[in-house]
Amino acid sequence: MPANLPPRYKAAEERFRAAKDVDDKIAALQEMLAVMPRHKGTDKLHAGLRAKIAKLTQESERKAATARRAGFSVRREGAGQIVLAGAPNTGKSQIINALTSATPEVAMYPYTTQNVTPGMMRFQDIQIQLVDTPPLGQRGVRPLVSTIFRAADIIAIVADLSGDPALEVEWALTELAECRVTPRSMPVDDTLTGGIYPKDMVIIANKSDAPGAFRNLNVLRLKYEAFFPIIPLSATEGEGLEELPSRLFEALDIIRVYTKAPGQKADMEEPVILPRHSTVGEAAEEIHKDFKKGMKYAVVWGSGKYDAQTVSKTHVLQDQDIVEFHV
Ligand SMILES: Nc1nc2c(ncn2[C@@H]2O[C@H](COP(=O)(O)OP(=O)(O)OP(=O)(O)O)[C@@H](O)[C@H]2O)c(=O)[nH]1
Ligand SMILES: [Mg+2]
Repeated sequence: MPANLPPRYKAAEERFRAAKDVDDKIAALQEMLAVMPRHKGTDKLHAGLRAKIAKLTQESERKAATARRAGFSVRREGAGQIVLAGAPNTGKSQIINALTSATPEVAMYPYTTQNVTPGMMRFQDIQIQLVDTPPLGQRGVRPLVSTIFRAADIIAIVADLSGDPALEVEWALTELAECRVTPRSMPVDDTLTGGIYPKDMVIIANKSDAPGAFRNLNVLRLKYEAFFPIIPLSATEGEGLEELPSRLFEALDIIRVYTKAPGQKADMEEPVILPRHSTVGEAAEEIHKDFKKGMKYAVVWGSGKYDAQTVSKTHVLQDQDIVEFHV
């Protein structure tokens, strides 16, 4: 029996035993694998864990295929994926209609949306994917929407300024916690067991045109401003709508970098998308795995104190920099 398994391994093993969901089991096994010491005595255990992960991954893929057939899976496209979530009738589908070419049904009555519809939203020279979902609180669709929420880059909670948006957000957070998805910006609810999926979240406060919206927005701000960006807008009247793409781009924490070959013009058509604070070395790696090794220096236009700045691999890039790699 391999000795010296750290407490984190034991904790992950406990979680594996308690987990009911395949993806949670995989996550627990992966943590066990990551924290276990590697030496001859643990070889068998290591191989055993990997085999278990492989088997469960197959099972998870089978489940995903079933979900796809039921219309509950989204292929990721664009620079980032933002999944809308919220109470019935808050205007999620209306927002997708207003900002993308997708046309999910909008109606005065609740529970209109019963499947998942992606659409592409333009922000300057890139596209960001928005995903419409059925309203929260329906047990029947929970296993399927859970998968979508867990895979999102960002969850945008849509609240309705004509009602009690603060209460609605509180309720939405409880429902998301049922999917074991929790906001990264709030303290972890330690009553949740079996693994959680921390997510960056924003609040879209819709129906800013409604009577009482201003007062309700203030209440919402008082309660949640410290934890989430709050974006007020009216999806039907258009008020504040033009700011949503840039606010969501900001929340995605990504930058656009344009590449340029020596002696040629920069490719301004298709920026490379990178996490904020990425370095020149990381940009090179993103473009081609072997590229980073061969790179000697780069020249950067845009963000530096002056243009055509010669920089090393560790130079941190800014949004919309142009980079020329030299090998
Ligand atoms: N006044 C006002 N009404 C809006 C706004 N956005 C949406 N609505 C109305 O709110 C109702 C619900 O809109 P939907 O987009 O269907 O809401 P939903 O959140 O997708 O609803 P479910 O699919 O049932 O969860 C419709 O009657 C819309 O016309 C808005 O900005 N202002
Ligand atoms: Mg809808």
